[in-house]
Amino acid sequence: MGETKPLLRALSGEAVWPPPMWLMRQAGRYLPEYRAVREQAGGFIALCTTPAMAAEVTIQPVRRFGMDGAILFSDILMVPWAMGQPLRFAEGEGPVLEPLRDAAGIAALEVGAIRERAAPIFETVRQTRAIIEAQFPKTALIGFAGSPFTVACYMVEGHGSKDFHTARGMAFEDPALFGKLIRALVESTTEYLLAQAEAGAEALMLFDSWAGMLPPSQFRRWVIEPTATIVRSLKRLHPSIPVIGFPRLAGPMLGEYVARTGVNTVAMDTAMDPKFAASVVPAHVGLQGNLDPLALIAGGPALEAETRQILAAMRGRPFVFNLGHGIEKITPVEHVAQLVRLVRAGG
Ligand code: 1CP
Repeated sequence: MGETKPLLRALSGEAVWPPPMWLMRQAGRYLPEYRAVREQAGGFIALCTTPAMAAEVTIQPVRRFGMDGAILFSDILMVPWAMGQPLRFAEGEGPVLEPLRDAAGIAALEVGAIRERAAPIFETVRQTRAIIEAQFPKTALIGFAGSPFTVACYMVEGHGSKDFHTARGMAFEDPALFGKLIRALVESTTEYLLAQAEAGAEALMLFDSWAGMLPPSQFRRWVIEPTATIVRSLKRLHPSIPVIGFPRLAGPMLGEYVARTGVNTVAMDTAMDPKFAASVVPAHVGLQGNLDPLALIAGGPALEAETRQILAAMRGRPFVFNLGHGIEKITPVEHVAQLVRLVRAGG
């Protein structure tokens, strides 16, 4: 039987119209039902590691808006957490990790522990997939991880940053050491994604939020090469599982990223011109994106004009409608409903 889930058809290279859609960070604080579960869970890590609760918040945007994709509720920093790096999510200030700065710290990472330590996350995938098949059979479940470079940025820096000076500095000053960290991440991220596929994830996404900070030589070494290695390993065991890459702010490196990593679909960030992306990405590779989350906050005619422009540029291509970055917590829920109506009308 041919694939019937619209998202999986588009991710595998079919021009489905109107395009399937989901939104990055679609489960989150802008939804009152999310805030209720989040409060009940206590901490963010508790929410990510309590399968029934994590499955519930994964499903919430599907239940409310009928999204074509449900993205596993977790965080890219759960990989370092599962490798034994102390992590907490401080209220209002984001993730805080114990910074990793030397060979001893990197050697102490437990690369082989991921399947055991992240077991509750794989259980979330199993429970979510069961709910989807029973109640939302047209929706596909997306598993994800951060890409090694972006995750390494947080591991070295210890927190979010505008420029990740320490991490990028280490990559230049001690590439052998930074390379060790990247290799450890390639290995655990591969296992982490394979375990999600085995538990029922139907597509996999790699978030490389900070890829665009790198000059081309560094981009090839720390973004393209590790991503290509992960994609190759995933495809060896799961040849038909679609992989989405998100090299945020890659700009002119986008074509090379797609050609050399082997991703099936590439997610465009807010700054990417969809017409440029279409000109450098082969027609069988899907594009995803890229509405500015601020247009979604604005709603009304601004939202309508931006959405129509993206749809017009993407018509006739394998395409998945999405934002160009995560949804903001001040987004009015009604604007998301307006966006869904616009995209469902096909432009
Ligand atoms: O308590 C809360 O609600 C905290 C907010 C929050 C949420 C809802 C964080 C902390 N993470 C998440 C979930 C999350 N993170 C998902 C879930 C699925 C969905 O899309 O609905 C995903 C895919 C992520 C991915 C993620 N986490 C990225 C990559 C994408 C991006 O936005 O660029 C990054 C960089 C993170 C790190 C992170 N986790 C949380 C925050 C606030 C941050 C950013 C920290 C910073 O750089 O300042």
